[in-house]
Amino acid sequence: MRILVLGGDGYLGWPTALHLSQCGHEVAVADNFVRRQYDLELGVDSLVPIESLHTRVTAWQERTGKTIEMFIGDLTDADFTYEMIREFRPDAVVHFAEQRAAPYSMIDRKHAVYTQTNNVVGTLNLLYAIAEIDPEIHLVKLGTMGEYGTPNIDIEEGWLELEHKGRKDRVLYPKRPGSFYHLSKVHDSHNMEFACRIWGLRATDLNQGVVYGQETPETTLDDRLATRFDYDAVFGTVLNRFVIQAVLGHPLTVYGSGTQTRGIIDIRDTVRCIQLACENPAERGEFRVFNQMTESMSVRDIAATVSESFPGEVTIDNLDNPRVEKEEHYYKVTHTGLVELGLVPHMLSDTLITSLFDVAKRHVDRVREAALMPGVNWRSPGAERTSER
Ligand code: NAD
Ligand code: USQ
Repeated sequence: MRILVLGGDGYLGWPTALHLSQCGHEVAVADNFVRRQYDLELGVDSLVPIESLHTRVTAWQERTGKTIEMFIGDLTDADFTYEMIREFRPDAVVHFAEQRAAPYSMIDRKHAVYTQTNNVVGTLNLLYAIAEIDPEIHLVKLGTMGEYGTPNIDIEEGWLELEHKGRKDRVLYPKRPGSFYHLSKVHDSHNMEFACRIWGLRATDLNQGVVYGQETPETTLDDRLATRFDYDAVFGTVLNRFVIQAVLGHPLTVYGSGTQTRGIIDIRDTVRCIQLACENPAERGEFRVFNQMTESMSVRDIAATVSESFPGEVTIDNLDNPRVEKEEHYYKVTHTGLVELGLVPHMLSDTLITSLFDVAKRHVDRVREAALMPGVNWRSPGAERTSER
């Protein structure tokens, strides 16, 4: 298949592009490098050094003989998006290219507006480009488990069978997300469902849980193929942060009681799920949703797992929760769709955590400790406003 990976320079986009290429697909990547720009803005950097996209693509060709085409541009620029789809003519487009950090979207008005504009307009341009150029193209879009929030009923895969006053219907599952970032994904899901219903497009929305891990079989072929590994309080995700904090001897930063529960997934399963979704496309007119997570864990249990696997002393700090989120709640998620397509999940095992400790140890001198503590507070709009607003 011809597969275009949008956001192909990012944490997940790059390993996914390599995996799809390794599986024999014809792959192109697109990116505007804004993720590297956020690092400059926040004064942080990936813990693991990463090469430029050009060097990465060259290294992949040297190692495997396989080529990956590059498109450099911004999805919110409709001309760029249309041109790219016309030129590459993909069978499937995998869309990772959004601002993805909840704390970043909650810094102030400017960052909330940027996040929603970037994410919603980019996806809308893409939907129009697919509809006008070739509606057969299958859109595989990264959504998030956080779209659902923490409802007091089971979370289904995107849709809910509803009975109301004696009548039945199948409706989009009600959403109650916890940040302007997570909300942008809800807006995208609605726009995609509409495009499938009105224009007959085919789309798969992958509501992914929190990803952990840094290595895949393809990224470890060469140091130049490494993907990023974020530890800071804005872009670092919880398990990855706890691993780095353990290595540094810094207390693990559990927000609140830590009883809040999330769906999680190993990065090696992320790339496999995308492959399965691409190779088994949705039908024309179908808005298909999978919950892309493999197990649920409370933040407290994630901290305990990291602490028990670390060969040294680890302390846990329960910080005042900077976010507004339920800490005591029901959480039961249906996630059978991808398993039915063939996913054999990696569960959080000591083996993976141990290898992550090694990755963190190798680069520990690159950590800026000041970036570890959370600075963005959900309760104070604008507290972190930048001077150029
Ligand atoms: P990332 O920030 O590392 O990668 C996203 C890439 O998209 C970056 O390289 C960025 O430069 C690019 N990009 C952003 N806006 C763009 C635009 N307008 N035009 C072109 N390129 C643009 O993020 P990631 O962790 O790899 O996440 C990828 C996707 O998966 C996101 O949509 C995210 O919401 C979703 N997701 C991530 C996680 C996780 O734990 N990392 C979990 C669930 C869902
Ligand atoms: N948390 C801590 N301590 C920390 C960091 C986080 O206790 O140091 C807690 C948070 O309060 C939250 C949970 O851990 O309850 C998850 O936080 P996170 O920062 O790991 O994840 P989140 O903000 O939800 O966002 C990440 C990705 C995002 C993706 C989402 C999947 O950045 O792109 O959409 O995970 S999900 O959570 O399923 O919506």
